[in-house]
Amino acid sequence: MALQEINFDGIVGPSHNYAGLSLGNLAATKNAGKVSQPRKAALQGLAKMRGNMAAGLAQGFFLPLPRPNASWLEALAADSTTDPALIASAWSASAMWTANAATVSPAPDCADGRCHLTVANLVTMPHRSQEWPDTLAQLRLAFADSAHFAVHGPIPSCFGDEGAANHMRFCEGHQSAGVEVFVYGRSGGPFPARQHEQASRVVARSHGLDPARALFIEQSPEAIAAGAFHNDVVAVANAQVLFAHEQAFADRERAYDTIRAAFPALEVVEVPAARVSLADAISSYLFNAQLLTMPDGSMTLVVPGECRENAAVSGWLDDMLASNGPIRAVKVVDVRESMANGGGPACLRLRVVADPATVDPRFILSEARADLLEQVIAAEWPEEIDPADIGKPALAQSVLAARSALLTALDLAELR
Ligand code: SUG
Repeated sequence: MALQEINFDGIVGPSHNYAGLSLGNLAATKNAGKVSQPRKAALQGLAKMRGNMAAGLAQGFFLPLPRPNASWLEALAADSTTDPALIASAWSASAMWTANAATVSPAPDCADGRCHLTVANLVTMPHRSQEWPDTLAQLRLAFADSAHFAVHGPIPSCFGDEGAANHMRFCEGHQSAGVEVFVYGRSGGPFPARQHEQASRVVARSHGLDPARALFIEQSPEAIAAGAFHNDVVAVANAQVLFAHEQAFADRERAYDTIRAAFPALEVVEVPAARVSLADAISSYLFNAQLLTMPDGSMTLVVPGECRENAAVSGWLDDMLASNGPIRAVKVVDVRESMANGGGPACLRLRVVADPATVDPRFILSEARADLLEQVIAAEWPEEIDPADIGKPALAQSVLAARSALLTALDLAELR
C-alpha cells in the first residue's frame, strides 16, 4: 500500500463573510465589516486545488458545514435581539480552514498501524467551537475504513485544541515512522493562546505515538502577540525541512536541538527577523505556505500573492531561490478572500498521509468533480455578503440552498 500526502482543502462556504470574530487574528479584525465575495472566495480555493492536482499531487476536499447553524442558536436561546456577534458566529464559514479541523498522525507513527485523526474542539473562539460535531461527521464518512483509520472525537473542552495548525511532522518518507512536533501557546499575552499544551499531550497519547517521537514545543509569546494565533502562521514543516521565522518558538535554539535529537536529518530554513519582521511575516503569510514535495522529489513553496507585494518578503524569497537550499520553487496563488479573514494557503488544507484508495472517493478531487464543484459554486454561491445582511431570512435561504445543491451534486446527502 502506497502512503502519500493528500491535501484536503475546505471548500469556502456560501456564507463566507467578514464579521471580525477572531481576537488576535489581525487580518480578520482589520477587515471586519467589509463586503465579502463568497463565490469568488470558493473559486479561488478551487483554483488552488486544481493547481496542486495538475502538478500531480493527490487532492481531496471537505464540504462547508451547515450555516446558519440554527440548532446552535437555539441552544444559545438567541433571537434577533441577541448580540450581533453571536448571530454572525452561527453564520461563519470558518470551517473552510481545515488545518484546524483535526490533528492527523499517519499510520507508521501510531502503535496500532492505523492513521489516527482527532477532531479539534476549537473551544477558544465561540464561532469555531460549533464546528466539531459536523466536522466529525464528515471525517467519519471520509475515513470510514477502520482497517486504515481511527477517527477520534474531540478531547475534553478544558483544554483548547486547534488541530493540525499547531502540529508538524518530520520524516524521511511516508512509509516509515516520523517525528511529530506539537506546538502550544501559554496564556498571559494580549491575545488568547489557542493551543493548550495538555490538549496536544492528550492527542499524542490517544494516537498511540512513541513518546520518543512526539515532541512538545512552546510557541513564542512574541509571535502570538504579533498576531500569529497558530504556529502555522510562523512555521511549516515538510519531510526533513523546517521553514520557520527566527521568532517562531519561545526558545529557538532549544526547539531546534530538541527536534534534531529526535530527527537528526533536520534541515532548518530560518528567516531572520532582520530580513523579515514578524509583522511582515504575519501580514504576508509567508509561513502559511504549503511546503510540498512534488512528484519528482523536489520541494515547492506555495505562497499567497501577498508575499510578492511585500518588498522584504519578496526579496527574501528571491535570495532563497538563488541559494542552494532544499526549497527549489515558489508558486504564487490568489486566495485573497480567505486571506482577508486570516487564512492562507496552509490554513485551507488538512494533510492526511494515506493511500487514496482507502478514502471515500467522494472526497477526492478529480477533473470531473472539480468541474462539478465549479458549476455549483458559480450558480449557487452568493456573489457578495454585506455583514449588515447577516441574519436576514432571504440570505439564509440562499446560503442553505447553495450547500444543499452541492451535497446533491456530490452525492453526499448523508451530510444534510
Ligand atoms: O480561526 N479566521 C480563522 C482563520 C484560521 C486560520 N487557520 C490557520 N492559521 N490554520 C481563525 O481565526 C475569522 C472569521 C471572522 O472573523 O468572521 C476566522 O475565524
